Parts: sequence; structure tokens; C-alpha cells
Amino acid sequence: MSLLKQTTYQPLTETSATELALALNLFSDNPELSCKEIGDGNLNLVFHIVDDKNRKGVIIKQALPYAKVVGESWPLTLKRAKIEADALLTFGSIAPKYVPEVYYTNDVLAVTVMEDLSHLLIARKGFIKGETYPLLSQHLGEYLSKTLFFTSDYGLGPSIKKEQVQKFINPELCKITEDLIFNDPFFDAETNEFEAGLRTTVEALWKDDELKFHVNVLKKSFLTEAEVLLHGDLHTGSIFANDSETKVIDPEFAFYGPAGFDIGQVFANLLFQVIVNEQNHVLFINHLETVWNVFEEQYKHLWNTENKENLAQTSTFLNYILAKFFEDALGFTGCELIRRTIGLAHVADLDSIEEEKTRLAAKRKTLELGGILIKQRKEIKNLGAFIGTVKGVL
Ligand code: SR1
Ligand code: MG
Repeated sequence: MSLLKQTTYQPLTETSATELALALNLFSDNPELSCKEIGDGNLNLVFHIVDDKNRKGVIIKQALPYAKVVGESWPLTLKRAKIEADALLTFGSIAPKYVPEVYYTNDVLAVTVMEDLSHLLIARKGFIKGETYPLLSQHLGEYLSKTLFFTSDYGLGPSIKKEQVQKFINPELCKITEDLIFNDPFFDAETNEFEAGLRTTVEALWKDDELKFHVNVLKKSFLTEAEVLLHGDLHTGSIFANDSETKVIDPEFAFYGPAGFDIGQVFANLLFQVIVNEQNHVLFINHLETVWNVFEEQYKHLWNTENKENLAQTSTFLNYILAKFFEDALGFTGCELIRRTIGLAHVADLDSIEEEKTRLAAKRKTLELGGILIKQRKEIKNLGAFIGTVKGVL
């Protein structure tokens, strides 16, 4: 039976992924297709299919019914493929320049077929190799302003926004974030992974009641504040880039949550480079500043020109909203810094540092900075104070 008519899920192989691409007629006549599974993330299969004759490619992404990073013992809903496809379509309609084009989706196979981005590189890998991506932060500031405005009550109006909240209910993937970001790193959980040299620092963190109070406050915001459609996993492994182009991929964690969460994930994942990349830290601090400055400027513009809530259109309220986003973002930045250092699913920025002493020193800095940002986010009122705080731990 044609894969297009399949009524039950089956994981694709390189052969069946190629058959699917052919059945979809995505290539011109008599293509010479080759296919490679290239997924290196934590959860999914990713097939890169290329027509060697015409140098045209597509990506087929398929959700597995378990978390690849752990194995079949951690079952995971296939519904996340539909959430991801719907989120790509929503974000793509708002910010097409920064989102891959979707060609086909299939909920039974948990498959999304999309634009080939193989001329770009995953930004985290690029940064580790020494790429600087001069436009990345400008692009991310613009992506964030558009997606966080146009999916909100102010961009959509409350009735349509509520329909969207319903469409993007994503309990299973949210649970992963709730556990791995807001719970497990803050006690002796089985999922945690850290090296022996960090034990004293980590045990001090587990005993820090003030820190745990603030993490609970941030978790409550994540659980209850349906402000905007979040990407939900916006780290530098979810961004493809080169010097002129940026594409945000992988929104399977999308749901309605607090706007500061996506901003905080971007901040944190740039901060890993600020901390590990001593020679180039000014460049990454500039990236951080640009993300916020572009976001703030463009969000203000959208607020003043596209707002569906007439009564909200005052500068006092806009300033209140932006201050809230900033404060929340700092707290979520801190949580991401800590979980990627001692929880499940680390980042190569830290783990690929070969020399143990340097690696441990960098990890102590991410833990220290994470704790400060979580606890002092209300006092760090602007970008200058944020950068000053960052420089204080370098
Ligand atoms: C079991 S999933 C672990 C992590 O990988 C994803 O990319 C998310 O960041 C998640 O927390
Ligand atoms: Mg991902």
C-alpha cells in the first residue's frame, strides 16, 4: 500500500522515506534520489533526500514513539508531529523569512516534509566551529517580536487567540520541560547528569531554598500564563544559520506560555558562548544586546500599529509588558543555564571543552550566573544591568 494511504504508524527507513518523497511528486521527472538519516537531536528521525540529478533536496522529519535520547523506555506521544507542523505553519505565516517551508504533513505517520536547509548549519555547531553569524541576533530579535506579538491577545484578539490556545495544548511535551527545566536539576533526580568535580557546587544549589522558591515562581508562570504561542525549545540547536540567513526549526514543544520563555532560551544559549568563548565574548554579548534591542524596537512598532486591543494602547502599559517579558526572560535564562549544565540533555558548547579544569570552570560559571539571574531578575531592570551581571561572573 502507498505510504500516503497508510492507516497505522510505522517508522520510516531510508528506503521508505525515499518512496514517500517519490509518491509526493516533490521532484521533477526521473529524479535520482539518495537518502540519509541525519537526525542528531534527542527525539526524532530526520531524513535528507536529495535528487542528485537536479541538486534539489527535501527533509522528512518523523516523530518516534519514544525519546531517542533515552530509548524505548521513555514513551512519547506521536501527536507532537502535528503540533510541530501546525506551529511551523503558524510561525511561517507570521515570519516566513525565518521558518522552513512545509510541503506535506501526515498525522498517521507523524511526518512533516519540509524545505531542505542543508546549505545552512545548526548555529550551535557553527558557533563551536568559530562562525560568528553577524545577522543571527537581528534575525532572532525580529522573529521573536513577530511571533510573540502576532500570536498574543494583542495581535490576534482574545477570541481567535483562545482558539489557538486550544489548538496548541501540548501536555506531554510541556511535562518534559516542567520536569527537565523546572524540577529535576534542583534535587537529586535520576535524570541529572553531571561530573564528579561539580558535586559540591550542585549540592549547594540543591540546598538553596531561595533559589528553589524562585524556580517555583517561574514554573508557575510556565504552567499558567498563556500569553503567546511559544516555540518552546528555542536553543541554538533549533536554529539553522549562515552569514545571511536564519531559520528556526523544531517547534514540537510549541504551546501557549509566557513570552519570556523563548527569549530566555535564546539568551541562555548565547550566554554559553559568552562564557566558553573568552576570546570572542564581546561578539556574543553584542549578539545578546541586539536580540533584545531589535525585539524591543519591533515589538513596540507592532504594538502601536497592529494592536487589536484599543484600551491597551498606552505607552505605560506597553512598558509594563516589556519589563515583564524582560524579567521573566532573565529567570528562564537562569533555568536553562542550570539545566543544560547538570540536567538531562547537555549542550556541546560546554561538554566539548576538552580540558577538565577549563570545562569545570565554565560549568561553575553557568551555574553561578543561572542562580543570580533567577534570584535577582527583579533587580536587573535593563539590558545594561543584565550585561553587567554577566560580566561579573566571567
Ligand atoms: C527528552 S528530550 C530532552 C530535551 O531535548 C529537547 O530538545 C528539549 O530541549 C528537551 O528538554
Ligand atoms: Mg528539538
